[in-house]
Amino acid sequence: MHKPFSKASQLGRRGFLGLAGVAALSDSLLSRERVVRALLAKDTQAENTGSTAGSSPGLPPLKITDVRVIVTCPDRNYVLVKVLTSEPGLYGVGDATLNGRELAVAADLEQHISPLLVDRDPEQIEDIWQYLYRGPYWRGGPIQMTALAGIDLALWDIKGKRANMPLYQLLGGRTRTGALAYTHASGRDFAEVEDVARRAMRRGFKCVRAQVAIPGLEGTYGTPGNKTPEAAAGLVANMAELPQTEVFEPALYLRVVPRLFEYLRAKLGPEVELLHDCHERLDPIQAARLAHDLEPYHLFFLEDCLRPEYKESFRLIREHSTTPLAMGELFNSPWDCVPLIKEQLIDYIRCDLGHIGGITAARKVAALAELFQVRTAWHGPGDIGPPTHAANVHVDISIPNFGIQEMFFFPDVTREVISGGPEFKDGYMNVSDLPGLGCDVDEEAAKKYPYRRAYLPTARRKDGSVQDW
Ligand code: EZ4
Ligand code: CO
Repeated sequence: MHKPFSKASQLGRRGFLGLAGVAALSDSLLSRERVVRALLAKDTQAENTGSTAGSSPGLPPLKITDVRVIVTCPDRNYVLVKVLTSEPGLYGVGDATLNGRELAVAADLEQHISPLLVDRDPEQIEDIWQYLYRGPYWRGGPIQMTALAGIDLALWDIKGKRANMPLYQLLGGRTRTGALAYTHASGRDFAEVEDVARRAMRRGFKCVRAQVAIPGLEGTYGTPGNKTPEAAAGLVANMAELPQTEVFEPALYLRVVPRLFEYLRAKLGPEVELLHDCHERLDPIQAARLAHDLEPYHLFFLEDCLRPEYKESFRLIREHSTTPLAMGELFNSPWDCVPLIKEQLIDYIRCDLGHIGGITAARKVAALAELFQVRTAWHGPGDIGPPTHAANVHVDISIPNFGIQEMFFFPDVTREVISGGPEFKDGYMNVSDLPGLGCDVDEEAAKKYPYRRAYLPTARRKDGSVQDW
């Protein structure tokens, strides 16, 4: 299979003479890639003693044999990745779910990425990450980075299983006994938010994110609208043929939110940690005002004030307030995090492991953040799958600068298809000591819940103009 270098470079020269044409040129690139692959494999083999040794001493060489993509809707849509290997029974499970664009990621994985991975050594995670990120030339974007995250998680899962270690051990071992978790308390009015928060606190939560419906606006991000909180559980997944449209007006929102937190502090006392998500809806000066107005209520953090394009604008918020700031769930590249971290413009980086390129990307973001005294708060909603939640916690409990972890309780129907994932106890999340990520997917069960087209809601102002949801 491997063509010698001389032949590859000959083909490369001939390509310029126009004799070989596009087909031969791509053939030459492919054969060069095969040569590099062989060299990489040979180098790592040479470091080992036995002639049959692979990347891991004492273990035979390993190859990726197939990448299976499972699109399923057990309550809401998930895209799962199963990377199979040449070792019987050894495979890795990842999550590549991007709410509302599931099939685009699935097609990227099936049509473009899978052919690049077959025959590769799954233990060379960093090389595969670099190759899938820089290799296609068209780097980044949520679709490619979600696909890359799905592969990355599956490869780390394989590595953990091969090493017979839970992933957090491979990442450096435990730095804490568990990951401090927060859940959501949403309501149609202040009393209902209080009620839901109290229930969460009785369940063991020490940290609660509070969102309230804004009177006069139909639908407010993260609130049950006119439904009960129970009926609205999994609100973002409400299936509709086309997106639902919510209405947002910043003036109303900016008046209500500080009053909510004044109310909650008075009712719930000083100890419980309170958080709030702006969901990228504010302009810089509005965000500065809100952060300032919330100061007396000592939030744990104020989340995602601004659109992801406006990183420099965080300076304005910082100048006006000591409310801790968190940002990042719409980032889809580790480089998105750099300006906010290096200027200490935020206190918590909360990108989504599933959308910035997986564990390999998150480790680098976390390490950069550590050097600037920024803590992590990885995104943990219900519309990313249990393998990403597991990855969150494996990273959380093995880094020095973990801050807090958003958490979600998956319904039984989801757990029927995707088993494993973090557990919650007394305010903290943890992972089992199963090797790898600790999740599995039941492909037969997945078939019972076929994909259903669904969108996240959208939002408009009262005058009908487009507003960030
Ligand atoms: O709206 O994951 O903090 N959590 C959030 C989530 C996001 C959804 C979007 O897909 O903001 O609820
Ligand atoms: Co959010």
